[in-house]
Amino acid sequence: MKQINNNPKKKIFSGIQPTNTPHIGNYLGAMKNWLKLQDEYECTYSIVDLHSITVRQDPAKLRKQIMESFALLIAMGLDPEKSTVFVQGHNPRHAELSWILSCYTQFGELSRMTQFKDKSKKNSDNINAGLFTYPVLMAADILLYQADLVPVGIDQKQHLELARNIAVRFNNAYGETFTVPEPYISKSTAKIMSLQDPFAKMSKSDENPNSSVSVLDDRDTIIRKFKRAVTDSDKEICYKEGKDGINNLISIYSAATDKSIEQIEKEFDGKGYGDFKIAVGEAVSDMLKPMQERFKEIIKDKKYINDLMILGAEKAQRATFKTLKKVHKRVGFVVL
Ligand code: AQP
Repeated sequence: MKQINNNPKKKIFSGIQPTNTPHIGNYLGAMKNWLKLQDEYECTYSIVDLHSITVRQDPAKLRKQIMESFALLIAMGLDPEKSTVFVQGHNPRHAELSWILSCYTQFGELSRMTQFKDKSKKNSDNINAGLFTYPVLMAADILLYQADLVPVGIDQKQHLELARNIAVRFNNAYGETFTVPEPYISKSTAKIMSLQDPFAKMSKSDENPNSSVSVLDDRDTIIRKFKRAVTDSDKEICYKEGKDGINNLISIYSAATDKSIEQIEKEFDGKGYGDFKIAVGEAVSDMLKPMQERFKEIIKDKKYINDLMILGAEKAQRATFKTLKKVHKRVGFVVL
């Protein structure tokens, strides 16, 4: 007899670009939540290689970064049997749905995206169509898996809003087709700031290596980067307006140690910025150590990574067959 599941798990989709080694902003803003959610939800996590070529990449370096990013997700503790962990380009349905959805997205909507404006400024010699339509591909990523929730940093909130609008528009035109996704944003780590400029978000493409801490940095490098972090001329270690550099370090320390802001303020009462910065560096290094050790083992085994990529690709393709077929029917294509 056919079993009816009255209480299916809610679905999650999230992705990370293999544009460089992830930094602690990516880790605390997105990846760490991925791990927490994998028991409670049906999770799909992707290395979004198609997104990464909106900015020019060196092919050999990109290939290496895709392998490394994938290995990092496994090293972090994602279970490829329980969750779907895959490389976006290994499921061609993303690109196909993206084309269809781009015909349901307005030029004006895409022109308003702040990431497009920012990246156009940064890459003025390469303002390509992919950079412009990036949010449509992101909508396709999410809607293809009928995701209920999307764990992201705050920088992706506008794109997610657009994905919701596209889903609602399509559903209104053709009947219920897509789940309308909600963002899942963890408050304290929604936006980890650059260590060199507490008003700019920590970013993979920042040219100053001291601005971000890579999840693969060794202990000495991590501590050195925190020692050099830009703060203020005040002395007090407390979380308050106007102390953006210290606030950022407190948020990072809190996320790395699970201590509350009050506990941290008490712990460093009367101590100087120097001691605090070293403590943050040590805590971040301790947080990353198990993942780094596991990564070193996994990255040596190319066959293991390849096999897991094949497993992920198969699972991703299986999960998206029905939705794309439904979309084809809805828009009026002949389905064979
Ligand atoms: N600084 C951050 N704080 C918190 N969350 C962040 N995310 C990115 N930066 C921060 C979140 O990490 C996830 C994956 O990021 P991505 O690689 O897809 O996004 P990105 O914006 O391209 O990352 P970068 O580091 O800023 O790269 P560049 O320099 O190329 O623009 C996302 O959920 C994102 O919100």
